[in-house]
Amino acid sequence: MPSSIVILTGAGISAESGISTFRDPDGIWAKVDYRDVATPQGFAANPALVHAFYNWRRKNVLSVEPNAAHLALARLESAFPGDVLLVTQNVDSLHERAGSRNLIHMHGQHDQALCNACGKRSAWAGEMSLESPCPACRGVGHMRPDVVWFGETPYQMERIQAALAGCDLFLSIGTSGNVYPAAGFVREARSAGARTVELNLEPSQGAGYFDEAEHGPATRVVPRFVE
Ligand code: BV8
Repeated sequence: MPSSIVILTGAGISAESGISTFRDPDGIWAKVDYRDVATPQGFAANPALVHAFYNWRRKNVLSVEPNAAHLALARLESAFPGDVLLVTQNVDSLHERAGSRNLIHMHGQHDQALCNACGKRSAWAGEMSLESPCPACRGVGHMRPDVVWFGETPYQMERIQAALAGCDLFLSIGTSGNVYPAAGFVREARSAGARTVELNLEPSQGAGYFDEAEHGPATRVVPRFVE
């Protein structure tokens, strides 16, 4: 196995656990307009709708389990300690629950809250609303899900780009390659000389940039690639 591996995951890795993807025909964006629930403007216009959207997703994750693909990535990390960085676009906690540790949630986590008044983050398991008091400043009317909406800056971009610049293998799993900057990571890895592999149900928007691809359900193609 190469000495430095960067893995990017998207909603497709959690699909077989029962979590909806975004852009599949029956996906989330077929049911709700992303501008209403995944933009700062949407939150300002109707915070109750946005809180209801994330409360529904947060509750749904409690009833599902990590699948064989999440578990295979956790095994890969423990087989190569310190050499695997997992960057996920997903806001669910399935990678942690599968055992992955060296993990970046570049689009945040819906089981965390961010206080718009004091800027503090807090773990958040249950329902959240504008009436929820911030555990840090006790302020009311400022809590939002700690997720990155369209137009907001993804988390830990410098750390991600440094890892891409030095990786030997870039693995992209379960993402349609629609959303930037994540969709551009394959090009950054290629220009660093990495071997680039896409494991996805079907060719993504960025399929042409990958050296290799395995198409099929993540619970089949990911364990096979990792073993
Ligand atoms: C940024 C919130 C600057 C969290 C999400 C014009 C105006 C404003 C912005 C832009 C613009 N043009 C471009 C942009 C940038 C914009 C963008 O990319 N827009 C796109 C739509 C054109 N991006 C941003 O605004 C980002 N911020 O650019 O800031 C910046 C940049 C660099 C450095 C500093 C600053 C912020 C983007 C984050 C938006 N937040 N959601 C949440 O609620 O979850 S986006 C949403 O899409 C989710 O986060 C999701 O993770 C993400 C990506 O989707 P995927 O994970 O790929 O899911 P999808 O359904 O699309 O695909 C699933 C795939 O799995 C499919 O290919 C399917 O075939 C496959 N699959 C299905 N089942 C399986 C499977 N594979 C294997 N096995 C299976 N069983």
